Amino acid sequence: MKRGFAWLLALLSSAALRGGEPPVPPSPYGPLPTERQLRWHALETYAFVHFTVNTFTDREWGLGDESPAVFNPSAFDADQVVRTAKEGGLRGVILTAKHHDGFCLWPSRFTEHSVKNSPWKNGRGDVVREMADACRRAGLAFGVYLSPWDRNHRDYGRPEYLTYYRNQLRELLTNYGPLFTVWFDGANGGDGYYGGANEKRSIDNRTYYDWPNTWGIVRELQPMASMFSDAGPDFRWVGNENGIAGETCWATLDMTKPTRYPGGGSAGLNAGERPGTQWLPAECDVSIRPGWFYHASEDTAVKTPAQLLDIYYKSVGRGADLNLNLPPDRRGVIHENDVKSLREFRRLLDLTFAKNLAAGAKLTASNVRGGAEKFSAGRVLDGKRDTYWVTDDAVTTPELVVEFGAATTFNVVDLREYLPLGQRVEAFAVDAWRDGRWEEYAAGTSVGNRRLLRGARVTTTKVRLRVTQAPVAPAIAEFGVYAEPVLLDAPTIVRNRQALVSLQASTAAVVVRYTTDGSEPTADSPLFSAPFPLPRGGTIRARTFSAEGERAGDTATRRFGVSKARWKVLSPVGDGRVKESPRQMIDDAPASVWRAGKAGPVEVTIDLGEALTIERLSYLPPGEGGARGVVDRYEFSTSVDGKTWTPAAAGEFANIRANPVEQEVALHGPVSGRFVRFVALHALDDSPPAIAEIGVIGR
Ligand code: FUL
Repeated sequence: MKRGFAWLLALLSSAALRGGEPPVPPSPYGPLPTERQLRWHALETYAFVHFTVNTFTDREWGLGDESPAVFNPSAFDADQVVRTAKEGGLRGVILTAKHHDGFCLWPSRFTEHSVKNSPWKNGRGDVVREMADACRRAGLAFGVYLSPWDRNHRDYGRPEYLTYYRNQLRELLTNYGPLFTVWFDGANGGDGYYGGANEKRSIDNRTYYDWPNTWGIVRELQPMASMFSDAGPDFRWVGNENGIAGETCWATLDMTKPTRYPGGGSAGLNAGERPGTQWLPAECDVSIRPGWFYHASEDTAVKTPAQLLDIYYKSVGRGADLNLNLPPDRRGVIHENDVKSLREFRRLLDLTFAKNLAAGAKLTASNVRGGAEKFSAGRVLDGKRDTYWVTDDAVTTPELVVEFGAATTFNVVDLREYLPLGQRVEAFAVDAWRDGRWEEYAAGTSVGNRRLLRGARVTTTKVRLRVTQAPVAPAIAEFGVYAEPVLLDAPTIVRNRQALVSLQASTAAVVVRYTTDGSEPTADSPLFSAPFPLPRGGTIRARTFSAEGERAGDTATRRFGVSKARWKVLSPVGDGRVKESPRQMIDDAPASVWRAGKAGPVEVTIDLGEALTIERLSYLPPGEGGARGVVDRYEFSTSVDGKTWTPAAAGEFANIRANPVEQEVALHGPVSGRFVRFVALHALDDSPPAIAEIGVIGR
């Protein structure tokens, strides 16, 4: 006993002799993550699965009046959906159990508006059950999206609906095993079917759903489920639907701001706020296609592996989680094109992160807390996020030199902080040793769960990590450098005013092959040698091959509408000033936008210069200026002679506020006409309508 005590004393005094502090962890800084949030952070990537009546009606938001009979996947295969996600390296799946249209993918006891009245499996199917079971079999986490807004329910807007909503929530929380998340959407577009009332119903997002008590049900029944809404309570929206977090993205948010409630808007969500009052990390939600639901017309608009990688580096690589949407098609499986792209994305990520090139390197830290082994620099290379290198309290801007022992080439830097102590690093830099001195290779601000910096390839024998700003001693859990496989860039596809298409590779050392039928170019596809005409539009896919043909690059895809070379805007008539010129809406330049002088309805008439067979019409909203001018209700009509008009399509551009991508409207059948009229009935926030482009897809 006595000897044991002496041994302890000796140990303590040796720490004191080294002049360091005793090896106790530093105090936490700022808002801290909960255990639930830490588990969510560890997932990093998971899948969204948008599936409902919209899949069969070709809409993004159902109106609520859809018959359950339309939901009839011909070959629904939950295992295929889950397998696709798993092969893509995604660690969970969130299913839209109910979207805004109110149709339930499970046989809820509380409504007839569900799969139990669908022909699919003779009304005995349960998509939620099948997906939950498939996830369990595959070892993936499972979660649900239950839209608060319900355009079907007759009581929506009244207190009775809240009871209904909570009953549904309880069904999902109790009957389908453990859920890793419940996703609460903030969207509320107002009008809907509402049991036949067909009217606009407005609610106050802050109070109507009595969120504290609604969330309480989740806490009670699934204490480890993390909840999403624009403003938490467990993780937040990143403020856009393109999958990109702020270059600086704090895991904390100031919850004292009045807009911090579900549906309270996107301001401040992209970058987060420091120091903030709550740990509320961002989720980047984005679809692998332009829309959230499957549309056959988007089969050639699936994001390429290179685009997915870019999103990965700008979401996961900025400390957020990535929620990547994979929408099942009308068969009820993930389409081949999506499967292919996702697989290649994962293959490239796996190749990149297979080996930390810093593993085995010699580490020299400018300071280690108390000189203790427990906090030493080696912790950043042990592959564990629950061990870390940390300095003495007085040292907030330490350096770590990493000597590889041999020339090493990399282009990705990977960093993690030890989250239980809070987000501590405010800025850092990484230097490479070049020609006998340190040269800055990359620098960044927020780190949090993970920071990836992707740059040019550099070859060096040693690198240096410098924390350049931190309010307290930084706690670094992991550090790594990696090399991405060298890829051939996708070519650029352009069509000029004369409707000639050119395919340009970024270097002359490669050749470009292409297809015009939407299929993937192979080494046997036609070689691009000179610009070719495409006046009626179509889908061009182009891919780079090394001159010997043994290596293929990423594929670029572009879909062109009818060439606008011969078009004229007949009304409104411009006043001669270029900026206000109506030509801006047909100049094939998305950045030039025509803005109306007054709120809608605003009518635009275009002469196509010749009679065409029109299949679809499109509207591109302005890319800048937020919601200003973004049309959300429209009418299209066509005419043969410019005098007699036939209605072609009318409706809402659903979800255009959050996802302002090009809106394509399918006509009931091909229509022949030379004139097109677009009526912008209304734009968001009652602003004057704006048009970046009007397009025609036809023959
Ligand atoms: C939005 C919804 O309105 C979209 O339809 C989609 O579900 C997206 C993930 O969230 O707010």
